[in-house]
Amino acid sequence: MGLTVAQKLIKSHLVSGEMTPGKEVGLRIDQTLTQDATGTMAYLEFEAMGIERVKTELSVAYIDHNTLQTGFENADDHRFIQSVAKKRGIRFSRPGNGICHQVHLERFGKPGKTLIGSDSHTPTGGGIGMLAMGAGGLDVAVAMGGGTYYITMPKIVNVHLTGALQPYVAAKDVILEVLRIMSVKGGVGKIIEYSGEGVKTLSVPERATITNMGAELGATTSVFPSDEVTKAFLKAQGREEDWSELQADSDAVYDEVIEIDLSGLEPMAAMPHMPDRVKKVSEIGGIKVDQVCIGSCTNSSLMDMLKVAAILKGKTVCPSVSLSIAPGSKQVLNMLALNGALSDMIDAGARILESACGPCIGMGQSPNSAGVSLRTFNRNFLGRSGTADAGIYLVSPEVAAASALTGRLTDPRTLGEPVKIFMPESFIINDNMIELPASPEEADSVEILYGPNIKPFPTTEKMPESIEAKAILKVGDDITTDHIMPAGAKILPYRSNIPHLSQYCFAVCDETFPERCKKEGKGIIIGGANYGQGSSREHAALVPLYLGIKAVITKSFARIHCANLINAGILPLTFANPDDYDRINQGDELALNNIKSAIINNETAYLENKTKGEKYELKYELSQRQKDIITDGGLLNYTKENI
Ligand code: MIC
Ligand code: SF4
Repeated sequence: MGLTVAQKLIKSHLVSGEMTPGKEVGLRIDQTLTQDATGTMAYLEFEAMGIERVKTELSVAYIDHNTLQTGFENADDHRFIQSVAKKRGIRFSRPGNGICHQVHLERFGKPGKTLIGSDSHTPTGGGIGMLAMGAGGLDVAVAMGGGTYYITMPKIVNVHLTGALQPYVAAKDVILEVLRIMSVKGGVGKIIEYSGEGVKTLSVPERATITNMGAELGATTSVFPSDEVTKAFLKAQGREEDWSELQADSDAVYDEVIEIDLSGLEPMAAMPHMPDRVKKVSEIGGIKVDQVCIGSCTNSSLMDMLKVAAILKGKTVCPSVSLSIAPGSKQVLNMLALNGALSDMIDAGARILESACGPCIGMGQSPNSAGVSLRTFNRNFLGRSGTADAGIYLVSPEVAAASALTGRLTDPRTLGEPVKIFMPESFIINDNMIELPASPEEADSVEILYGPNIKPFPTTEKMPESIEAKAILKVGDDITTDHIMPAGAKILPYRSNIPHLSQYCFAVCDETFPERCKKEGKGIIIGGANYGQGSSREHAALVPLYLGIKAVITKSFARIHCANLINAGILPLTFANPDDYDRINQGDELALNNIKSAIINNETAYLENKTKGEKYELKYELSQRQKDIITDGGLLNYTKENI
């Protein structure tokens, strides 16, 4: 039986396990990336492991999230990351060089390689034929040290593309359509693999938009084949030698097939507050718009920016709209500047931001009260923009630019003559903002610079035989890591200070949560389906750990967050009968009697509800390795004990 692209990538990197869906497989990791909001913690963890130099083919540390420097904290963390990178053999992408995923695609991504990154949008690399996955910082630290990365062998979903996109319909509309079909839970335990005649009509940046936002499906990753289009992109980046072909076998078998005719798609938008609340722009109608933000790792390529500039050229942004534009990388910004497109944007009244995540993670540009903000980003979770009552709509750059001019949600097809943009034959290449590490000989004299904002991370204990605690919090379905550990300009500078961060844990759902945890000293969280979707931030596990959370019991978990809980030594359990979720009230006294022995001996686990006098059967899906990690009190303890 032939193999799919994803299966070929897994097979060529398989270290342990068998490639049967649902079974754990260990993978060799060729490349890693970190960004600064998760990187400080990842490098603290790497340092705690005591490894002299990274063992990967390539590791890059990017600075792109915490670029608003309203105090010493972010600058100190950047200096820390820069010093670790220099000493430990990691390339350092300086602030201003761009968003990690955009820069990695341009300068480092290679078909056929594996990449893990401490950021959930690492699957952007799937656009160039990589097996690229988001992971917690600790998993990335282990991979940098040469350790294996473990995933549950996913099912492979084939999205079969036919036709070609019509003018003013974009790659964003393709992934919005997939989200509409599959939902934010639909990709859990799956890799989304694109194939069909339609593939060759899409450029690498367009493919990358689609694989990037596959993260919102909950998928392990998404991947495109590597073909002549990939080769042309790498050639234009001066890296033709990095190209290799990667195609699915003609007799490859997929677990599921979704057909999409690109010619039939229309401009779409994801409505507040979930990326799968997708409707056609024409269906939503011309709602009034207060803000438009263009950029983020999903839609900040040169092609996206050129389209926007062409739409804005010679016009003026509607007086009631604030338009901000953040080109994705220094390469993109520089090329816009040289060909005059930047001038078209400025002239129309756009507010140009630095090449960084910016508003996407609430680093400035929060909308007005109850404002409507159209964004070319990938997430519109409640409160993420920094304005609790704002409504965020996720749209393509074309819809964003057209709406910025009219002040209303606008179908760009009403603009008339389509803009024609082509990929350049060569990009401007200047890697002067990527600092190379010191040689092994020089590395000894490099000092690691710790700022005062860096506090030790929470200590973990070996798992006790039984756990007794209150249901300290009960939440519903689709809880995101933005609910658990919010980000934004005020909080992000404290990503290396867990005690400080803990004040904001679950603030979106229940402001009293941290205080109640401190009073009780321990607790169990009860959650619905798809608990922990979204970001890879391990802080959404480390902060609850600091607050005394011993177990999280849900209807189901999102992949990266579940791994982060295990890595932190917090027990992730699910209800055998999902209706039992309804039987528990916040505040109920709960007990997991002899849970440790049950897990070690593969016995059925039960949750006793002492308040109600009831008992519920629980499930756990833990490999032997994960059981050892949990019982050792987390991956750091486990790694130290096993080195
Ligand atoms: C995000 O888009 O939510 C982030 C910010 O990039 C996160 C990482 C983080 O929280 O630092 C992600 O996607 O993993
Ligand atoms: Fe940055 Fe937003 Fe992309 Fe996350 S989703 S990496 S915050 S641009």
